Amino acid sequence: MEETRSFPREEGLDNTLNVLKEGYLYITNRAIGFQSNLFETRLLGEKAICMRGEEAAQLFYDNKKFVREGAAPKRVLKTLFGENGVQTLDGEEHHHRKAMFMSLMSREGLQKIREITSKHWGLAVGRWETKKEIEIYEESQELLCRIACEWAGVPLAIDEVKEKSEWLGAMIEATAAIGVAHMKGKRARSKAEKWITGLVEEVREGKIHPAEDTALYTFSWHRDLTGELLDPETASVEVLNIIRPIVAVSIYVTFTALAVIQQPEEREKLASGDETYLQNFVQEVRRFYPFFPFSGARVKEDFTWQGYEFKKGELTLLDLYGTNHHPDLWDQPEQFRPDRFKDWRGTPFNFIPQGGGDYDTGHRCAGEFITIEIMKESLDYLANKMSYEIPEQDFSYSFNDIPSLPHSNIVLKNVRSK
Ligand code: HEM
Ligand code: MYR
Repeated sequence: MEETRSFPREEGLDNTLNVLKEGYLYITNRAIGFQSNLFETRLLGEKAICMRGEEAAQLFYDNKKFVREGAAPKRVLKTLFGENGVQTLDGEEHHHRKAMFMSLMSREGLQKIREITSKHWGLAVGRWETKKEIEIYEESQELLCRIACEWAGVPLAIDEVKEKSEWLGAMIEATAAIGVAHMKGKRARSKAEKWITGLVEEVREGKIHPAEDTALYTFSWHRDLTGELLDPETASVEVLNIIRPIVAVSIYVTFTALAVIQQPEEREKLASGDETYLQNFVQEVRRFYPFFPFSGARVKEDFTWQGYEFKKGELTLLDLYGTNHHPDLWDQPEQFRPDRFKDWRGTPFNFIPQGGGDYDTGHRCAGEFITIEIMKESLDYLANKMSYEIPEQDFSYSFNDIPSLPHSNIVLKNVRSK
């Protein structure tokens, strides 16, 4: 029999406050101190195993060992994810629901979102020419809300853009927030769910006709494993699982703007407009900056791995940020170097900003490819297709804000199209 060993353990009755204090670095800091990629702690009133690195990711995405049922805390379901969505499903039910999402991520679907993104950036730059200065975070949320709704087949009048992008933004910002900001996100989710539920009903009643290749059409007519349509509330949660994360790409767009400003030598390479440079730069933005801190699952059945005993039901967190900065996987991980992706040997488990493993059978982000398309087009605008001045501002960002953002939200002055 394999010899068992115990997890290094963080002392304390509950260490949730340390997660709030240290944010993205919570798991990394302890992994360094314990000199171990796995350790045990207590979070939100229960034992939790934390892990980072490629081998840990491979374990975490083994469907025989981990499930998602009961893994996401209530506060995450009430703001970011929604209830009964794909993130909470397991087994056949998950596979079938995930296929509904993946059916949208075809070559045509990706090409279409790239074109829509380019069109809306062009229009936005035109609007910004009439303003003295703009904030990239706020503006890109609105821009991405327009892109998201157009791609998803969700009707959006011009006078709705601000309200809807604020709802979707609040849902993202509320997840790890406390007090007023958290409540705002919960209220935003209720309003957003009602809005989309109404649209699903209108599709089914034949009152509106989104194109067949859109999320609103596909999800309104999707049938579950028993042959039933999704209830309108669940269909709404899933349409929001498309448009909310597209708006969340605004966080990456804001970090992309920061990287463009702070890496003038990279800007020269980007000027060629070569797709490979755009791709490598975007990959490095997704690796380097903090965004989705960790993913969570529960142990399906007791098992022993490398001598560590995992017990059924235990909460397990995989450190996404820490894996993307793991010194065993990345040369000088704290340097921003797009060229590292030139001859990079990727596996499904060593570069995991949007989760790891398999798209169809696992929980890896359904929107990873469209995120990359949106980011490449946004980068081309920020680096090549517009000119601007950069006023004095606070470019710093904090590792204990989840999600993190440059504190100034990136202010640009005298924007002009090129
Ligand atoms: C799942 C990150 C954009 C749709 C996930 C997961 C992460 C993630 C970490 C969970 C992986 C896991 O638990 O194993 C991000 C980040 C994004 C982003 C950082 C950048 C903004 C998108 C976009 C879409 C999308 C643009 C869709 C248009 C989804 C869906 C899931 C998911 C549907 C659930 C997959 C499942 O449970 O099987 N994302 N995502 N995401 N993402 Fe994204
Ligand atoms: C999305 O909208 O699904 C994509 C990006 C949102 C990022 C929000 C960051 C907070 C995540 C806390 C996650 C805890 C998961 C157990």
